[in-house]
Amino acid sequence: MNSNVLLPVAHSILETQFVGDSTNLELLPEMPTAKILNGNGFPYPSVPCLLGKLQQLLERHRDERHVIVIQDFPDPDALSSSWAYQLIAEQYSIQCDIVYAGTLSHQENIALVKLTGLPAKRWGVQTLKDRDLSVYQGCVLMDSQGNTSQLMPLVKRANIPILIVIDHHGKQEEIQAEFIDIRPNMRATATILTQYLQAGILDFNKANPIHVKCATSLMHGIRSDTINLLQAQEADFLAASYLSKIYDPQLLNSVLQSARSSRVMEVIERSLKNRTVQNNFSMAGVGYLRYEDRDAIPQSADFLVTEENIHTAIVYGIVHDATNEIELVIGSLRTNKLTLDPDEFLKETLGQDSQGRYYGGGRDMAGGFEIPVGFLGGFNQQTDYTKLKWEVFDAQIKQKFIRLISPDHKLIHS
Ligand SMILES: [Mn+2]
Repeated sequence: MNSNVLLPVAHSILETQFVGDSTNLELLPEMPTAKILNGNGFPYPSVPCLLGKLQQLLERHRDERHVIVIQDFPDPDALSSSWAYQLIAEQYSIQCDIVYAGTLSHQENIALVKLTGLPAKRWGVQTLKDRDLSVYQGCVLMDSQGNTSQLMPLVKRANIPILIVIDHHGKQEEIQAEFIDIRPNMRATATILTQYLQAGILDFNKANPIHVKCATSLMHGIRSDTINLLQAQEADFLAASYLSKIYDPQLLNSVLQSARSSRVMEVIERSLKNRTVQNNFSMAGVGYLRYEDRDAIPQSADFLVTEENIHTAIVYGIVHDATNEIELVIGSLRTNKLTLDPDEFLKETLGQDSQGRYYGGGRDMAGGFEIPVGFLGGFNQQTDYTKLKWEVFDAQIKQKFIRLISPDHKLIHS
């Protein structure tokens, strides 16, 4: 499970829709890719027309340098998709830098980047103001629509045009780009990129060691966005089947076997010690955490939900982001209860802020929330004060959840 589930993500089950401009259609007949696609039984008739458009775009931007912006807490789906895209663009002498402004906080993500040599770069928040973005002629958004990265205000200020958006999250705000492939019914962006590869946009093959590593990370991307394929749909299985001929299973195994850091173990220990169990819910506040360790929260929830007679676990803590001088209560929910909708549950429990934004949301079996500590935030030298602040938040969150967890409440269908 990855930190991206902290974002309220709504997966719709609508028919496939390509949120692009209408010029897609006129490109259909004479697309060069249409030929490549013929005969390989590719099940997605809309992909050739998209690829034709993408190839034209890449041709127009030949020899440029682009920045691929991914979320602050990159997950395997975003990382692997960006890598695949980078390899595709390379054919047009387009140099792409994959950058993120936060941290790789899940041990599996760290292992993925290290073991496959995945070319993502971290731009620390402190160094952002000194970055020269004028070297880039374009920006590519992968597995997001720009609202999960602290880099986007910089990209906007530097007047770098957004060229491409490829994503599977529900459409956020209106976005302008030369090429848009947003498919909210897809489970993973890695599946979309694999479809591109399978359609022949790149000679992706087992003889190339970089391709083998990229295929391995795409496989990991698909797995991790589909809960180890449990939530996978036909498109994901087809993509995985294609990748199975190229990827390195041993390498993937090494990524999956990556060990938890001792700090994550400590947070799990705290969650175990502090948990309250009521009506098959397990709930734990873990106190203060460093920004880099925030992924320990979903990992603790993953662990607590494995206890006997527990169907849902909620873990939360106050995360201190020292660089931005802000504090946030961050929480994760994991459930095995089919009738519990995490999105509905978190929205109902925590409500929304003064601007109507919900504090939390979710998707199948997982959800997350973020509540700004606001005026009470920031460092205070008095340990009594810090302790008191935690107790207030802890008590407030607990009582909100307990109100809903009580057996007579309508949301818990038993
Ligand atoms: Mn994704």
